[in-house]
Amino acid sequence: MDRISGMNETVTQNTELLREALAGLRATPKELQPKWFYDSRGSTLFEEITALPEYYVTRTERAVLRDNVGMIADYVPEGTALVELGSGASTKTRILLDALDAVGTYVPVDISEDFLRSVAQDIDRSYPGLEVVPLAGDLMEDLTLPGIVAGRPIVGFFPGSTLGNLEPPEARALLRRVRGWPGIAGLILGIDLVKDSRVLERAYDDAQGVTAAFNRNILARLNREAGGAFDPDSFGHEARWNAEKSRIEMHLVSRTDQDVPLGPETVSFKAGESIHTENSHKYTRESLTEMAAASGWTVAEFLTDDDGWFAVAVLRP
Ligand code: AVJ
Repeated sequence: MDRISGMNETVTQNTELLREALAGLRATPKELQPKWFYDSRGSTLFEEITALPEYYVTRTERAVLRDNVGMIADYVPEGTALVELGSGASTKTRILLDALDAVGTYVPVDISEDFLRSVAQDIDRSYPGLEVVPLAGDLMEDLTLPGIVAGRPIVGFFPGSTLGNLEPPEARALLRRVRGWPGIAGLILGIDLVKDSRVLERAYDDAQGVTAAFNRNILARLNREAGGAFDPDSFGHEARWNAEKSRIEMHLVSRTDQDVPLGPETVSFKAGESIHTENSHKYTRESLTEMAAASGWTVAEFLTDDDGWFAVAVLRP
């Protein structure tokens, strides 16, 4: 981030956002990486999504965790440092922390730095005796664990089906990287499962339009932080099930031919042209087991709700 002083206000220029956005919008088809959804407005909108009637993901995962936390405890050794990837509001973590006395250190990792600090502070207050060491960062960059966890058993916690945002080869690379952490004892992985495509499409295109607002926020963010001049309402929100790739895709589709200034360039859109903003891959027990094996893990437990909509897999090295 560079701070640039204008005539009467200071605007924050996010040079990395600008660079990546220009690269993605120069490409065909156009794309933006979903990690850029999560500024503090986007993180707040995502929290609203998790409470929507159509978005079964969060409440189902919570129920699976709550119903099985006793069994999950068997995989968490005494003195464990719990490292959560993409910690967000850390609400699911509380289910684990309430039941797992073996956890001595909690390391939440998230890309939304402001959100991360305030959430880490809340956890710190709620759990006296727990050491909380927040780590701001991009899960896809090389994750270096804080020195404080050296010599302790590490259990990864990667809930929310966030792994599903990654293309399968990237997902495998991340799982392999976590597998290589010194002291790694296990990984508790939340992953969304293949189901009726109507249920999936509704979950990503809710009646209240919160997901649409979340999707458009990426354009508003480009305006705020990267010198963009998008009219977010001139793009329609779309959620499409891609059966071949087993994923829900989110798109922002330009309603008109338009030229949009972004930093030093102008991005041109044809009417109907889309910006692909997110993939949310859905797995099966088989495809997850295969991916785990390909990255050095064994599936010790595959816990689901009664409908088989969402899985919490406990992986062992
Ligand atoms: C946070 C990546 C798991 O893919 O379900 C929710 C993000 N996007 N609605 C998901 C999201 C649209 C979410 N993850």
